[in-house]
Amino acid sequence: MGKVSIIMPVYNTAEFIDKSVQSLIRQTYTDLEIILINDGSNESCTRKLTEIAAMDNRIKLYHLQGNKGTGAARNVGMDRATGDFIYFFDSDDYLPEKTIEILMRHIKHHDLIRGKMKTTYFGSGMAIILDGLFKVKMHTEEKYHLFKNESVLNCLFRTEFVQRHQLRFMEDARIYSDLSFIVMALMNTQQVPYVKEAVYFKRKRNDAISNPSLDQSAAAEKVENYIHVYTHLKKQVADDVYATDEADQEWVMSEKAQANHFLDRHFLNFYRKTIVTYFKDEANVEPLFERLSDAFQLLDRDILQDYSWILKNEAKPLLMRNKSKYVSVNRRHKEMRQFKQALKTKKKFYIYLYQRFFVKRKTNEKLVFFESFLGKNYSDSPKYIYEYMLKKHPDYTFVWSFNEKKQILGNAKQVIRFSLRYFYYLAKAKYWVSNSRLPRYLNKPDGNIFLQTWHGTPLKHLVFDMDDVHSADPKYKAHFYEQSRRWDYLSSPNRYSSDIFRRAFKYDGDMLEFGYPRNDILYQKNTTEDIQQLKEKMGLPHDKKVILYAPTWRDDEFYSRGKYKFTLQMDLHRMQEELGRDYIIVLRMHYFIASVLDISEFEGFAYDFSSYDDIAELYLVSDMLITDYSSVFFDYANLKRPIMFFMYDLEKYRDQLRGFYIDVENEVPGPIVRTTEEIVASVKNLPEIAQAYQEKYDTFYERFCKWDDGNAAAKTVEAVFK
Ligand code: C2G
Repeated sequence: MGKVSIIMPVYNTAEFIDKSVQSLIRQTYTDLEIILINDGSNESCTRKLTEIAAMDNRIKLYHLQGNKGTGAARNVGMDRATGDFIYFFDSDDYLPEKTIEILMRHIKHHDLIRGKMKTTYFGSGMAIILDGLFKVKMHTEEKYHLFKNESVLNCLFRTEFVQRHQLRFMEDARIYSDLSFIVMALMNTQQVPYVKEAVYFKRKRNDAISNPSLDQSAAAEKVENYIHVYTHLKKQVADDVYATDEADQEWVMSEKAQANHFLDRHFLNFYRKTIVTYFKDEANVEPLFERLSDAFQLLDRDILQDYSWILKNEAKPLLMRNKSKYVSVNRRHKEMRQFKQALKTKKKFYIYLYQRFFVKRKTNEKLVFFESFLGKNYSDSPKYIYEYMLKKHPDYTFVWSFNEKKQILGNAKQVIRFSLRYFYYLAKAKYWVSNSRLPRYLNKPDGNIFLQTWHGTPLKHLVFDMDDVHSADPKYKAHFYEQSRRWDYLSSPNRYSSDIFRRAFKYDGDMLEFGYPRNDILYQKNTTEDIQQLKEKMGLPHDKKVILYAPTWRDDEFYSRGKYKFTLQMDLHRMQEELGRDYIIVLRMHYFIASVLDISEFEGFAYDFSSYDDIAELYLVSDMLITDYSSVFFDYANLKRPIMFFMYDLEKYRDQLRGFYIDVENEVPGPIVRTTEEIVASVKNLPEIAQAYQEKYDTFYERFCKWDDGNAAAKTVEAVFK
């Protein structure tokens, strides 16, 4: 049937490339050559490529001098190709094993054939083997429809066809060079068959910040690139004269008309989707206006009839080259679009008011806005900062955001999260104090100071240290980056955390290295009297010892976005039987957990404190802690009381879900247990265990708890509220 040359430009995709190349090697169609073009990748990726090239003798590796761009790399690949067919592949994608076979089987006499593209965030266990029904749908009139995504991927080209028409990629357009190849190919062929069973998986990257894909390039670059490609291609299509006799002339005209139509529609769609969004910031119009009007001059004016009056209105000043008119039309339309959005829900309307009006007013220099765990609790460092300010800085006014009204100390105003007052006070407050991110749409008021206290010493990899995100929101990294740019101060509990925060959050602002305000209480109220009082408030018996069980959440167990499941793996019957005489157990689920515990049959032994505000008070009343991968143990260690690690899923959690910063098996200050039996045995052996772990505990305390001394809130407040 013939050899297929797979051409694959590579630029810094070391983390994905193994899987990609493996998927090519495993193709059931074996007459292949795999041409890797190293487009100026970094050292680690280049090393990886050399290793990969040795894996299979069908792989050929070429290096370019510096980064020349996908178009140039593919052109070099074509120059080196010796196959009868050409197939482009990207170095972070994945091909099911039959794809090439299916395409080869159906290309028959055609110049090219197209398969199906699927774009996904690759999950952990992706293995797709499609047998294929081998049904072919022929496209004639609508060949351009197959290329609405302007991509050459998953398309098999006959080499002879490519050479006869000298098909090349534009080299001076980093992002949209595919369009140049596609349009010229389509103009020169009549029918393009499409096989939907030949699937290609395109990876949607989740780290648009450190390692963006081409598609995630900066908007400015995308827009400039696109205009350049469109302008170039319109001219190329017009100039391409290659027919002589009259019948041919007619055919050429019709091909040209189709190509023009495709380009114009593509251009207007790009204008609507990308350029309009980019022009939301008016400052972006000026540097591009001239080039954009040049491009509009090339449009077939009739096509505008198919578009809305909004687009027609914007096209007019562009065609007339009237910049000031364009800016004002654009502004009016933007306002209209925003208003239309705002009318969709109550919350959207409030956000509109926030962005449009509230945030533009002067802030109140003496107003502080607090939130902890997304409004769920009155707790954590924001609580202790607030309580310190109540005492020492009564000249400030305070606002707390909660999901529901609460009994709290002092005279703070309370606002319900996402209510109109919430938005109003956020915009009015000069200071924001929160232990997690605030929503992305809350742009900072002028002069606003955001004190991010964060919520724990990290054990599990954070944001940019995470390889892949398996949780419910795949845009997590990009969003996190945007939100954390708004922080002015970040609290750090220990040196270890400072180092991680700088790297994993890409944070280079002020770091407050005073320990955690939330742990002050562990030094100030660790007395028998205070503990008795707390137990009374909580309704806990005084004659029993207290085990606190506070596990974290699992990235892969959720009902929906942000609503996580938790299944208790501890046998409470057995625990009660063995330990019930001397102990009670306080269960405390993570604030992401939406499952409700049913522990009614364990009355008098098990207590659910999942919705209790402040976990620090639970630390104080407990005699020992059982946890897993939660940061709670870093704080609890301040009390120097026994800790046990119920890590029944250690391997999965560490190796598949997150990855850890410390060597858990060797460094945690207590035993790792995996069954209820082991928990019971350890609780019964506490003195021996304490002795066995004394040294580790001391080292651990030295490393993670040394900064905490009961004065973190005071130091934090004095540093921020100067
Ligand atoms: N927490 C709690 N109850 C639990 C677990 C956690 O009240 N059962 C609180 C603790 O204050 C803890 C904080 O939530 O320190 C963070 O919880 P983690 O389990 O560590 O998980 P996560 O929210 O993913 O934060 O740098 C820290 C990491 O970001 C972890």
